[in-house]
Amino acid sequence: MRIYFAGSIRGGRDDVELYIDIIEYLKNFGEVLTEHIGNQIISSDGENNMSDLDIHDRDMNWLLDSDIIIAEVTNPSLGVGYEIGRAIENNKKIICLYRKNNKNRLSAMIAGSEKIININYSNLNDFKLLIDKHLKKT
Ligand code: 6IA
Repeated sequence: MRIYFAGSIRGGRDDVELYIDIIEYLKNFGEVLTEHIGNQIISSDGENNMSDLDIHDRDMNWLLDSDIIIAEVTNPSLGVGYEIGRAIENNKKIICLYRKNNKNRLSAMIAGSEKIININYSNLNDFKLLIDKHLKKT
């Protein structure tokens, strides 16, 4: 199974350590195409030598090539929202992971979409139990 993991980059990198743990666990189920989301060197204002056009086109190719999109949506990100919309448009299976918190409520466009499997979880162990249940069905 090819997994496209999505997580905030320019939207803010507060959850990067959690992304690393999630990506590591998802590797038990297949190939994670977007391991760089867990790259601690990529900061929200970081520079690299790819243009935005190249990043967009490379990521869209990976997204279209993947079997499932798994997005951590607790930290709001325009890019992640865009990827989820494109994934819906292309009939991909989509799981969104959200941790309840006092800062931001999950967008109604994600929480209210019938095309998305929304998983609320509280910590890494919780995530592992819930994702096991969902991915074993696929
Ligand atoms: O709006 P955001 O930057 O938070 O969007 C994050 C989402 O868009 C992620 O799920 C990625 O798949 C994709 N994305 C956005 N920026 C990059 C990127 N930038 N590299 C790879 N995927 C990206 C390189 C570092 C940049 C800060 C110069």
